[in-house]
Amino acid sequence: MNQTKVLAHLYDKISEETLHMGLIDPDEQSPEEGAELASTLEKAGSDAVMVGGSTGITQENLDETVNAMKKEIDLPIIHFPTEAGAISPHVDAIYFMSMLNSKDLNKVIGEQVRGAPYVKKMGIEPIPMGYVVVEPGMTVGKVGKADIISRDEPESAVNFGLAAQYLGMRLFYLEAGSGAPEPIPVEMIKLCKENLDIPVIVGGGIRDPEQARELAVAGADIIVTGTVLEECSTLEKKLTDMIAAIKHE
Ligand code: 1GP
Repeated sequence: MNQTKVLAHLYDKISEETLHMGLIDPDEQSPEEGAELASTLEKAGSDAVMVGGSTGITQENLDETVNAMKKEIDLPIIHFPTEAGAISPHVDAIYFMSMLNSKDLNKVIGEQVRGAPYVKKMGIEPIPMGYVVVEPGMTVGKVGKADIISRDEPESAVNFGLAAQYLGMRLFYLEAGSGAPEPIPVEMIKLCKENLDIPVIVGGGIRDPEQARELAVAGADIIVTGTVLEECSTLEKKLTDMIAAIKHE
């Protein structure tokens, strides 16, 4: 089994363009709706689907969502885990990630030690990734007990990124937190890109194409959006329900 398939594919694509990944939280909608979102992402030209969320992830909602997605899309499905409690054998890869700026040792190495034997047993491709939470951090900052990096301390982000790289991690993720009022500052991304040799992922608070372009120009290698998808699906559902209500009143 090729254990670096997804990462190799991502590295290949990153050498040519900035990638987009959509984050789908199995706790936010039914597996079928999740699969529909994944299919919308694929049609829109996204590069991979990340599955995960800070709270409410169970083995059941994770497996069901991943399985429903697999029927609909060919894009790689990557688990974006919060803890070792739920790991799906059906994903194409898992971010084997450490929240480097957490004050909770479990988030830094404990969950990883618990999850590692399952990843091995299931034969899932692990993608080693350093992950840091930047102000405001939102739910993931709280749940992860992050010692949050200030928005005006890009050097601190660089130092974490270098540490991730020197520890052998293959990706470095700057997280502003899902639903953050603003994305990661452009200066922080620029400085990370100038100093790091591993790809930089940026997520949290990215709502419109202009913002996404700005982050891509600053050097982000992968841009992740989550909330925007949920809002779209709610809107679509709202409209469908409204029209159905009018037509079948
Ligand atoms: C994943 O936190 C992001 O890293 C998702 O953030 O929900 O704000 O897009 P949004």
